[in-house]
Amino acid sequence: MRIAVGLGKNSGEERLEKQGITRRDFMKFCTAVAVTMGMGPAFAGNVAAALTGRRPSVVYLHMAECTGCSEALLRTYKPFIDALILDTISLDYHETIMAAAGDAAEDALNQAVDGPDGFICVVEGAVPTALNGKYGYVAGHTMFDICKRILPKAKAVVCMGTCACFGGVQAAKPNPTAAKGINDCFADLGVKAINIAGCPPNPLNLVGALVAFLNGDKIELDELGRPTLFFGQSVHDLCERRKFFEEGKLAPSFNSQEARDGWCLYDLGCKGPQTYNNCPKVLFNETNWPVRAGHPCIGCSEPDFWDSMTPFYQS
Ligand code: FSX
Ligand code: SF4
Ligand code: F3S
Repeated sequence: MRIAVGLGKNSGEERLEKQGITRRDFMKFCTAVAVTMGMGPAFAGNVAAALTGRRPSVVYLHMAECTGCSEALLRTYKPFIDALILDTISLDYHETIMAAAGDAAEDALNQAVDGPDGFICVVEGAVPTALNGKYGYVAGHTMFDICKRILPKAKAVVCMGTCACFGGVQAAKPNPTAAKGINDCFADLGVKAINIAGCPPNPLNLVGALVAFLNGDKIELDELGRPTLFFGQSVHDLCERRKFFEEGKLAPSFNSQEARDGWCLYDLGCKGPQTYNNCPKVLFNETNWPVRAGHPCIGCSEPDFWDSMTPFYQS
């Protein structure tokens, strides 16, 4: 799909039709977002209104990461979700997928940042801080300086993924680049990012947070800056294998009939009890989540999980 930069703004419904998105599919998507936000299906109309109203400009910055967060956003099972998200939120700058390059890309960034209506900044990846930020450059500027220039100007900053939230894999010991999450780096500049944690995070949590922001709703955050709407319960509390845990039915190996029959994966290393995320409820691609697929939770929405949750597997 080709992404146009700085598309003209017209009516939401028309835009969706042009992308080949039927109203029925759109409302189905809005219902999924409403349910992710803990609302009933009736809230889908509010989601639709937020997404098809006046589009805020969104600047999506890449720091040090694997781009899995963008992949999660773009590779969802519905053919339209990429078009829907990218078009409805008016993505004016995204280094991985934008058609513009070089000076044109820089101009698009500056236009979005200096536009009269303001912008929302989504950040993916951690910020290398060692050696004055010299471990990470984009277009001749250190990642640290790019964030320092842009983030304080944003109407809202949203961290997409555990790397931007807490440092993630870049910050794993011995962390030679002194990589850090956004709030750790820029709180003293007044930046208070909303953390959509997960490696990768669920895109519905990003869209849900944007909808809440566009609706002017107060977004309650936990002490780690994550919306309690999505991160208020542990994976363990929501897990469908929980009844087996309570009965002491713990699968003895990955390749066992017990594991296939849905027994709990705790003895195989599952970190669901220490991890806060809504994957069991929301699912990825509305299809599945790690534990249902037979893989223990590795704690990917928690700070320092590469250090504190390892070994990921036990047998
Ligand atoms: Fe990767 Fe995003 Fe993990 Fe990090 O995801 S899926 S390493 S959270 O910043 O690209
Ligand atoms: Fe908890 Fe993991 Fe067992 Fe699910 S599989 S009940 S999250 S320990
Ligand atoms: Fe991550 Fe655990 Fe969910 S590893 S995707 S928080 S099941």
